[in-house]
Amino acid sequence: MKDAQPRAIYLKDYQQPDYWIETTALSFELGEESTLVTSTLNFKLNDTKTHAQLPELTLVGENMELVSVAIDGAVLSGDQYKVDSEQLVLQPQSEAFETYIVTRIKPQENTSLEGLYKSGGMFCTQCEAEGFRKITYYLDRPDVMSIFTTTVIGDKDKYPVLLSNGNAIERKDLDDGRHMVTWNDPFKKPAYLFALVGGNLEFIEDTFTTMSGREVTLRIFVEPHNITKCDHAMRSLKKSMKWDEEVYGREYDLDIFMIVAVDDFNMGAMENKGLNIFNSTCVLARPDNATDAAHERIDAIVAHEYFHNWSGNRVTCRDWFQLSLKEGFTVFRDAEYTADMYSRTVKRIQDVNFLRSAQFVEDAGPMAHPIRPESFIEISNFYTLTVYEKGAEVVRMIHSIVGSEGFRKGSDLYFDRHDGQAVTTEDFVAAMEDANGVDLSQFKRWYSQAGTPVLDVSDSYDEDAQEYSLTIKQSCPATPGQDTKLPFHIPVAIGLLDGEGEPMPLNGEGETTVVLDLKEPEQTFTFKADERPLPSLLRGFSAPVKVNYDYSREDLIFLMSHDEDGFNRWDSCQRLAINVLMELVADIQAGRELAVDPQLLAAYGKVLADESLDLAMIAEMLLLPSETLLAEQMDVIDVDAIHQAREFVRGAIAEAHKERLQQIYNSLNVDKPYQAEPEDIAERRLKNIALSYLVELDDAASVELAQAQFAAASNMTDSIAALSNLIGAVHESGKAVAEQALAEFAEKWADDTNVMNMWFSTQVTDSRFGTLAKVRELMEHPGFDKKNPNKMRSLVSGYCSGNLVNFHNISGESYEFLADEVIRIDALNPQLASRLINPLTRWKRYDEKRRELMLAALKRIQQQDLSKDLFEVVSKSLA
Ligand code: 0A1
Ligand code: ZN
Repeated sequence: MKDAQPRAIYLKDYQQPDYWIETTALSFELGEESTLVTSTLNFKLNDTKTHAQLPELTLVGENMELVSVAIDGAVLSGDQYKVDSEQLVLQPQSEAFETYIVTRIKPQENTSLEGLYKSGGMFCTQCEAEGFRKITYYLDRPDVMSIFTTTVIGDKDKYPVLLSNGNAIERKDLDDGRHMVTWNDPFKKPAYLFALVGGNLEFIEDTFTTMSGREVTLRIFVEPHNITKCDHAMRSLKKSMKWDEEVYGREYDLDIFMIVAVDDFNMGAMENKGLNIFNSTCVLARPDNATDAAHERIDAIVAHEYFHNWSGNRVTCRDWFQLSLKEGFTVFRDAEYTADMYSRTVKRIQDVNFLRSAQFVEDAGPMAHPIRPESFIEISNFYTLTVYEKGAEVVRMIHSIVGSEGFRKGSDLYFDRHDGQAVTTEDFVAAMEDANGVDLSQFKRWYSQAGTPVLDVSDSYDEDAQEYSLTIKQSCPATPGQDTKLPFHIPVAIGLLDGEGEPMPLNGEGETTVVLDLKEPEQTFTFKADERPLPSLLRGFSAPVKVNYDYSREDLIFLMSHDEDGFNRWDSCQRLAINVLMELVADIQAGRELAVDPQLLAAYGKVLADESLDLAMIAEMLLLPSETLLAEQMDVIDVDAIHQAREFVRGAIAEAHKERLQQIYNSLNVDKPYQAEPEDIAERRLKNIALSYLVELDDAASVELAQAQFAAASNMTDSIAALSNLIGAVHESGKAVAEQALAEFAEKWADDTNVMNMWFSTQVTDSRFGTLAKVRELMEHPGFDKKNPNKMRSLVSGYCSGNLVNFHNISGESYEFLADEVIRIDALNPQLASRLINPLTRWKRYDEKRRELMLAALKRIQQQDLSKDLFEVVSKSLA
């Protein structure tokens, strides 16, 4: 370890700062070796606290050289301040004063991608959560909000574009070929929302007229070779601005809104005030170089970052324990935006699938934490699925408890009450309560208790009384630091189906879906019913919980075709598939002969023939549960049996429904101009899923279909689907064709870094093609860069999380490989390292041999000189 063991920080220790910063004036002289940062800060004593004397001022700062420091115009000598590798301590002499601090930093050497760094030839910043302290000494905490004025100075040829937050107020040329631009942001903000960009960039421009009639300039800046890839993101931006006005009454507040795309970025994108910085994969798209999934992702992320302007920037977080205040709420907002733009049911299915296969896993693992954590060592480790996705589910539950109108009243009150403030999740809930006169005190346990609650549901029917009763028991497994849990307030949406599959009225108003307020450890709900109904439970996935109810396979098949809740039709199909697949896993383990339940095959036949289902729904239902999701069903995960069972069922479906799949494929395989619209996306998706089943057949004709699609494809969705189906094809002719296609693809797209990332990941996620040797070979490819997070994610995470049978090969060599990569990356980019290590942290779930091997790899990592980020993850997973 470096220094002493890193210390944890606790929510219970929160205190306001002793000083506020009223104004922040920064100047950056961008240089080739180093950058000089000058800061002028106006401080004011925090008079809500009592002070016996003027407290010391402790500013945080890392990895910088202090050039000079002055207070109120007087330069301080070395004995008038204390400075070490983490902070600068000054003793103010008055309640209001101005500091003038000059520091020198080296963005060129900053590989952590936090603070000011270089990506390609461009300067850019990432300050959330605690990156600003790598730029200059500051009160780098979100409750310190200040007005920023920023001057950027740089060489005019190399960096013709110089950007920061707010509006440009001055531009001028300087001597030596340099120029400067000064930006002013009139809204108070914490340092984590600061941004700066300097580079040789081009932009596309558009305008948006806000609901009060102001015209806002919209610009997307990219490196010149990417200028043709910005249109989709611009459309998304305009759609989101309109949506936020219509649905939340929120208007944009500056004269200009800018997005910049960079290739080196740790996360998806960042909502810096007026100057969003995006990972280039989350903004650049053209039909020929980005898939439908990429188009949808871009639409959602552009919206997400834009929505943060209110949920995050105008109203921000008091401290980092409140992260879900802005993230849970904003994910909920972007999910609703996507539901409105595309298909509501499909969006819900995809989100829940993701939640179950990833967030539920996190909630059951060594890093489990409540959506408002109680402590952390490194806040970067808490940008998690729990804080984001489960956080959004918690907001969604509030929405379902108070209803749409009530939710809007609550959000209006929240934004009005707290505009310009840094607040807590308590404040958010209080606004919802106050606007609606509801009591959410028990509900608030969702913020403080970790773990995925489990509902055990049983029922009974009283023929004489004509009453049907549902008994729901709730429980929640222990999580680190929380052995026992108090009961949650869980909104459980349900419906009842009669023998014909018709929805039964559940109350006097004739409603066929009602939301039960489950608050006790066990509760019984009774309904009038003239026959014994079949329950449809947790409609729309009304709460992030697991539901156990003893459905027979016949029940599930019935629900698949009759439930009026689209989500539950899909969910019944999932349950049925899980049921059958887990039975096969048991057969494999017991060495029994395998046979797929004909009921499952018939059910898929029905889905394939169902005229009442839209194409997008058919596509979702046809996808079998992922290996990761199946793994979660087992106490001791057997990756080989899971893989074998799933492949077996895929093959059986393909055999049983070959003609229908071919028919679907042919009817949808039409050449038409690309549009990223819901119907077109659904057509391509279903077509490519049909193809993925067809290549399961040991049949040269399927390979020819994929080959023909690859040759003819005019959009990336069809092209990459054809490529991955060639790679995955069962027939032996596939291999040579796949190699040929891979070579052609690589040649065509050699200069498009994001397309090449798909090329890398497509190869390593296939179980036969993507061996560890393949991964090692691809790491040496000229298009690979061992420092770039996107590339590392496509190859290393693609393999370790997307190719379970090979990663968990009993030799343990992939564990060693991952440990080596994690150690190598930690020295460069701790955030990336602590994410890459994730697959090893689940060691407890495997058989003894694998457990030992994974543990050995983890312990080897633990012995290194680790970053705080990696230290926290490793030590928690070994605890
Ligand atoms: N607030 C951003 C996510 C983000 C978080 C941390 C980052 O750097 C460490 C970057 C981005 C969002 O929710 O989109
Ligand atoms: Zn966010």
